[in-house]
Amino acid sequence: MTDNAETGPAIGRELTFLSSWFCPFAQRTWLVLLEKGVQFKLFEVSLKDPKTGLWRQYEQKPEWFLRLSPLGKVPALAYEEDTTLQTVYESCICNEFLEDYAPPPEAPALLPPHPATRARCRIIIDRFNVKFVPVFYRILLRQDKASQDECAATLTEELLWLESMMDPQGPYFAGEAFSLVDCALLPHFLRMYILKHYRGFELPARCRRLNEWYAQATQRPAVQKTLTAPENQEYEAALLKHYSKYADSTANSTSAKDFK
Ligand SMILES: N[C@@H](CCC(=O)N[C@@H](CS)C(=O)NCC(=O)O)C(=O)O
Repeated sequence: MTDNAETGPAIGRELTFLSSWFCPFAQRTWLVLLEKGVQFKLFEVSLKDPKTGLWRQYEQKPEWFLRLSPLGKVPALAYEEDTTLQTVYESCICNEFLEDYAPPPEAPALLPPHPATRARCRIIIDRFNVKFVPVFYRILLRQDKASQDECAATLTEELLWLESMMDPQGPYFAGEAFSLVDCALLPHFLRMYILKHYRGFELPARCRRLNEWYAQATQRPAVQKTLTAPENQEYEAALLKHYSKYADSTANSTSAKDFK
């Protein structure tokens, strides 16, 4: 069996990474795969119907995709182990899985060794998912100024909280070593210019450590490698176009429905 857009990827012993170029959640897992130096095959999932440009609804998603990713979302990881199909989905769970799948000394650790410090990393990631991510979409989806201002206030509050949780020296979020916290947060920070473009919202200058962290972390080769759009389109311009459907509230993705 070979990879095929209709029938899906061939799953073997090597990890298959189901991704979509525009997805910040898939980018999180892509970063971990690259930082760990794990062997993998990327399979681009077509989440939108190319004819209409609309997102395929759950019932329209191919059977092979739902078998590998039961929630019908990217990212997902799949591989075969002794004829058993192993599947992992949800970005933060994929990332934690990779931490177990590719431990040191072969791959760098992406969580610090101390249990309480590891827990602190997870606390930061969890709050970011629960509080920041929904409002990142909501500020685009909401069409009235009062709601947008409310979202901007929440985003600022969350950014200030993040700033207070950062290791003071850095250069990375949790200290000297690049970690799962950087991988979980960076994709949405890489999309902050979209909020500036559509809603005039930006990372406040007073978040000095966050600004420094962003400048430093985005220099990493793994981060640079993930900034790719199909058909040689310029990445930032292509993403801006993708998010226009959120900004005019016509996106019919699950995130758009969940975060409205
Ligand atoms: N909580 C999920 C969110 C993943 C997600 O929403 N992915 C989007 C693409 S950015 C997706 O696959 N959406 C499918 C759909 O809306 O039908 C995670 O962290 O992996």
